[in-house]
Amino acid sequence: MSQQKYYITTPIYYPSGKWHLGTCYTTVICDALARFKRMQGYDVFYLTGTDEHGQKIDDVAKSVGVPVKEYIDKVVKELRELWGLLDISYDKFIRTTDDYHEKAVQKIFEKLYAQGDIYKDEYEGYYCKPCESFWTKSQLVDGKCPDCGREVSLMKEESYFFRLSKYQDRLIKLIEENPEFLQPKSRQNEMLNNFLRPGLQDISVSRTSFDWGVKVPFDPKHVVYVWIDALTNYITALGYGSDDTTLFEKYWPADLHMMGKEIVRFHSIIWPAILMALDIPLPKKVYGHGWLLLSGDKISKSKGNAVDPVILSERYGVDAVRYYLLREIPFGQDGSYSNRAFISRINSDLANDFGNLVSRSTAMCSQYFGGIVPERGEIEEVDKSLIDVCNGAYEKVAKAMDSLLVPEALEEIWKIIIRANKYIDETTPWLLAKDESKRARLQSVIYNLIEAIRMANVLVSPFLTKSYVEVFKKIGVTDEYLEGFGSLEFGTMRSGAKVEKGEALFKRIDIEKDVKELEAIAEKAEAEKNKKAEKKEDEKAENTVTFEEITIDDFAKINLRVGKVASAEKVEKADKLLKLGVDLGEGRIRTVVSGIAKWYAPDEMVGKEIILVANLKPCKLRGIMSEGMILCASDEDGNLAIVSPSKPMKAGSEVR
Ligand code: ME8
Repeated sequence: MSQQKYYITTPIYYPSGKWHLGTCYTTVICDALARFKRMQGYDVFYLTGTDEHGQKIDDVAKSVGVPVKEYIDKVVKELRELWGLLDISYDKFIRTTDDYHEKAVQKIFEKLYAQGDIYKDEYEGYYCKPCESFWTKSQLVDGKCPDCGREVSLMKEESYFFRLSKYQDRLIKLIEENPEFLQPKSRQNEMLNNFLRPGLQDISVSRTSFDWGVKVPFDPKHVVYVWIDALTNYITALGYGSDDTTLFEKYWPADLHMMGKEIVRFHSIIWPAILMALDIPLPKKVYGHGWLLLSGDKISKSKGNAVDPVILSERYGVDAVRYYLLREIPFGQDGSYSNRAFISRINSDLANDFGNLVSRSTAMCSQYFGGIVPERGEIEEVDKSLIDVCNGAYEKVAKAMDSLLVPEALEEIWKIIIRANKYIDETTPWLLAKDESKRARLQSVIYNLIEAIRMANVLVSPFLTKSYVEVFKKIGVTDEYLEGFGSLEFGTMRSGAKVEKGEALFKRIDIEKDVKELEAIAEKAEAEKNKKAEKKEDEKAENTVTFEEITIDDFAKINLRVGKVASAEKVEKADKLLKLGVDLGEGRIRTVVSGIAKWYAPDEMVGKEIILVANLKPCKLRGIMSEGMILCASDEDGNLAIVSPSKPMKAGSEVR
């Protein structure tokens, strides 16, 4: 029988900023699924990549003042490094700026135009730049983008349109009659009720207001709408539209398109419609998972509340990050990230359950049998339930993985680990060791423990890609067969393997201490980010210094006077402010609050002559009514100097 294929894809990522833990979610899930399928004997093709065109990316690159491709290359490199760090076993990484992809997109566009599925018209509607989505007025929520809640802009331009409306009935039928096509089920109702049943409109599929995209070949002032460009990656990556379509013939249709819920609309409506128009079979499944939230919000590049997967991996190991993502978030639903929950998971499941089982068992094997896995003896009643859990696990794990219930699959594996830990307490090997007549029983118990670890570890290997290698080393498994699913029959491991004690697999973490440290790291990163943003703003302001002209009459409105500082003191709880008493020769002392405390001590100020904007409308600063403003000079190096007359002048002298 020929090997069954399995084609799995993540969305292609926008290289528009810093990568965060939410970014890793789709990719880590798909990686575990891909690895699991490979171990089941499937010929897997796992695709990921980057979505590099569109106005959003163009704008981001412009905002940092770097040519767009140069900017993208850097961010894409960082993404690939992140995938390397997280052990993502993709088979292909597609970039939509790859030449073969661009050519194939043009071919697809031309074909759809030639057959009448794309036509030219004028577009008027609302555009959300962050989502690269078009909306009609009635679709907006409070005048904002219904997906992300941000501002939209009204656009009117000549555009090509895709006849999406033509496919409405077929799409409704597709979702209604093939419940497996779109999962989880809640997304089916969402698509049917919110988009399909109310009626589909044709969509604009080209833009003329910017040029960072694939050019429409027969009308190059248009670039192809980024979502059309992006969605087709799933087939162009396999060679569709090129001279070599071997991979396309082998792997298409996709077995699973995995993505976050916010982009299900594109994958379950627009994408199948394009495929229908191209007369290509549809993907078997589209799955929209939930979001990783931080303080109730989706972790995102733009919200600036990113959790850094690199820092977490460096501190706690890649497997801790993978395990957390795979285990903690109920699949299909949203899940909240917190440093505390993250560390608790590592401590309970990895350090206590798995790590302890391995270290206790290998330590006992070393102590009682010189590190050589002993013979398996008679099976006693207490062994049976451990053996049953081990033997029954694969089927349950595989079923959960087939249903994309990844946390449940891990839960099933942990049943072996938890059962084996309990088995140690039940069999009390340390007591058996004291009694020479129980030597054979002790051998059995230790064998059973090592074998249970091996079986759990085989199942764990698609999920914890670093630790499983360590565990096999520790329990002396060197035979590849014993590492595969084919060996999941209790008792397959032979005696005689050499066990290594070594270091703990996962260190227990002091939650309070580490939560504080992680918070400090996040605060520092946020402060640095703000500082950078401020600097950028300052630079922008400097570069765009334009002197708006005023008339002499405008200037005459400003009443500048020489003042003498009569008193000065710091303003409580305001590091920057001094409260000054200023004599303008008016027969009273004015109170002036000034932000000069960083440069002048109160004592220094007393007796100084200053220039005051005397007719500035009084305003309250830190609860103190300030009656005027002192003139100062400042430069970009952060220096500040008070402006004074070059020789002593009477208080109240006019400055002109
Ligand atoms: O949408 N929790 O790219 P993208 C869970 N280029 N998943 C998250 C997440 C979070 N906090 N933040 C992001 C795009 N993701 C398009 C796709 S495909 C033809 C084009 C997930 O970089 C998100 O849901 O915004 C999506 O699955 C993936 O990261 C890429 O998002």
